[in-house]
Amino acid sequence: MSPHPLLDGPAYPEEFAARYRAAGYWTGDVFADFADRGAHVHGAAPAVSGVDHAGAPVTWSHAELAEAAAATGAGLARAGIGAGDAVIVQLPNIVEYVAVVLGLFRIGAIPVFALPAHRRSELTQFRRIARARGYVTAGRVAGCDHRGLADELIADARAAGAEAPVTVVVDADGGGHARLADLADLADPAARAAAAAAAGPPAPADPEDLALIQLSGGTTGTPKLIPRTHAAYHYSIRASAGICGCGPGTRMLAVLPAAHNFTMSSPGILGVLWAGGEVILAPTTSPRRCLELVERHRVTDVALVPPLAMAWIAALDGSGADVSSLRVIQVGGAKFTESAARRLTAAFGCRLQQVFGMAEGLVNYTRDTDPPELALTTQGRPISAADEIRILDEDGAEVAEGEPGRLTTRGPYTIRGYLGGADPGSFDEEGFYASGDVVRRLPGGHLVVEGRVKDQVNRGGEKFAAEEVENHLIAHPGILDAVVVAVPDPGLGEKSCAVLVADRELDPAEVRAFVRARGVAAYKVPDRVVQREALPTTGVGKISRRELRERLAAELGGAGAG
Ligand code: OOB
Repeated sequence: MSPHPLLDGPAYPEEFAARYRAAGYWTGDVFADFADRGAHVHGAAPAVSGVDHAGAPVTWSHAELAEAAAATGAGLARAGIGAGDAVIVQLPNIVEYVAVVLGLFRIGAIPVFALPAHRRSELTQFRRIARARGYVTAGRVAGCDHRGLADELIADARAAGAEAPVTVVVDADGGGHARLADLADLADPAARAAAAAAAGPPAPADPEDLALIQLSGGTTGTPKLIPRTHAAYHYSIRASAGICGCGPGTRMLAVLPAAHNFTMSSPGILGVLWAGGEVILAPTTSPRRCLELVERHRVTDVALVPPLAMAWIAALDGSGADVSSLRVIQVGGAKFTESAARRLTAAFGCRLQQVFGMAEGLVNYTRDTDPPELALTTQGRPISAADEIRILDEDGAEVAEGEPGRLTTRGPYTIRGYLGGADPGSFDEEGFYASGDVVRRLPGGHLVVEGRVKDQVNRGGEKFAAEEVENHLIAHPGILDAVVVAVPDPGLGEKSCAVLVADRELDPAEVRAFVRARGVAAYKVPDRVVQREALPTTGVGKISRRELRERLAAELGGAGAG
C-alpha cells in the first residue's frame, strides 16, 4: 500500500523503521480493530462510563464499546465518510466521543483531534490542511452552538472552492446536519448490536501509515497538524500503559479534553482501554463534581494540568470525599512546581506522576520505581530506550551533561515532520524535533524543564503561538504593530498580554472582542491589552520579546485584566 496522500512519502526513513520493527516497538497493530480486539480480550469488563449527549448515564463494556464503534463507523460511512478521509472530531467528554473515534478508525478514516475550544478560524485551517471530508460535533458545547460552526465550516469550504465536509451532529437537534442518532442508534442495545453485526470487518490498514492527526500547541502563525502513524502511536500507548501499570483494575477519570494527546494516549483513554481498564468520562471539570466521581467510581488514575491539580487540592479540603481509591495523579502539560507537587502529594496521599509530553511524540514520565524526590522535582524520563535526546546550546552544540539547553529528540513515536511540510525548521537534518523547551538532564536520564525558547503562551496547559494571535491583532484597522507575550500568572502559570502600537487610543475590551470575533478559541484572546508608543527592539532592530516580557512581568505582575 502506498502512503496516505497527505504524507509526502513514508513517515520515517526506512533505516529507522527497520530498527523500530526489529526492536519490537513497531508491531502489526493498527487502530482499525482496536475496539474489536478489546471486545475479544476484555469482553464484559466495563470499558467506558459517562454520560451521552443528552446527559443520560451510560456504561459500556468492552464488548458493547466495540458494538458502538462498529455501528458508528458503519453509520458514518453511510453518511459519506470513506477510508482515508480526514474527519475533524470536536466533541465534549461524552461516551459518543469514544464510539466516534474508534468507529472512524474501524472504517479507515483519520480523526483530526480538535479541542472543544476551537472555533471557525482554527477549524477552517484544519479542514484545509488535512483536506478534511467530515466534521463530527455536538449540538451545544459550553455555551457555543457547534451546529453554527458546522454551517461556517461548510460555507468556508464552498468559498474556497473545496468540497463541503460531511457534517454530523451528536444531538437530538441536528440543525439541518446529519444526526448521529439517525446513523447509529447507540442508546438501544438491540439496534446497536444489529448494526454492529451488519457492519463489515475493520478496514485493512498499513501499520506504518497515517492513523490520526493531532494538533500542535503552536509556534507559528498557523496551527500545525501532526501526522501520527498506527505503529508509532500504538507503541506509545502500549508502552505508556506498561509504564503506568494499567490493567483490568485501572479506572481512569478523563477530565481534560479527550482530544488532547495527554488524555488520549499518555496512557489516556487508548492506553487504559488497551490494558482492559475502564475510562470514566467526566462531564464537567468542576473539581468538586470530579471528586464525587472519584468516590462513586472508585477512580484509581487521573490526569490533570497544574492549575486543575491546585483546584483539586482546594476542593478536597473539607469536602469529605473518599479519594482512597486514587493510586496516581498524573500532572503534565505545563510545569508543576516542586512546592505544588509537595502540596498535592500531602493532600491526596497518593503517588504523583509528572508527565512531560508533546503532541509531536516524546513523552516523559516519572516512574513508580523512582525515588520519591524525583517525582517531586523532575518531569520524568522518556518512554523508550530508543528515544534519543540531544540538549543543544544556541549554536546547536550539545551542552555539557546537567547543563540547561534546548531539547531536541528523535525516536520511535516522534514525528519527522508536520503535515504539508509546515515549519521544517523544527526538524534538523538528522530528523531531531526541536520542541522549543529548555531542559536539563540528570544523570539517570530524568529531565527538568527550565523554560522555553518558543514564542508560545502556555495558559495552564492550553497553548498557542504568539504569532497566531498577533496576526489577528494586526488585522484591526487601528493597530499598527502587535506583540503577544506570556506574563506570569499565579493561577495558570502564564497568561497572555498583547502589547500594541496603534494610531489612536484603543479600548482593551474592544480589542479582545475583536480577536474573539475573528473566530478563535477563547483561550487565545489576550488576557491583558496594553498600548505603547513603540516596541523595544534588539540591537539588530528586531522586536525584543524578552525585554517586553521582563518589563511587563515587573509592571503587571498580579494586576487584573485590562
Ligand atoms: C502536552 O502536549 P502539547 O503538545 O499540548 O504541549 C507540549 C508542550 C511541551 O513542549 C512543553 O512546552 C509543555 O507543553 N509541557 C510541559 C510539560 N508537559 C508539557 N512543560 C513543563 N512541564 C511539563 N510536565 O502538553 C502533553 C502531551 C502528552 C502528555 C502530556 C502532555
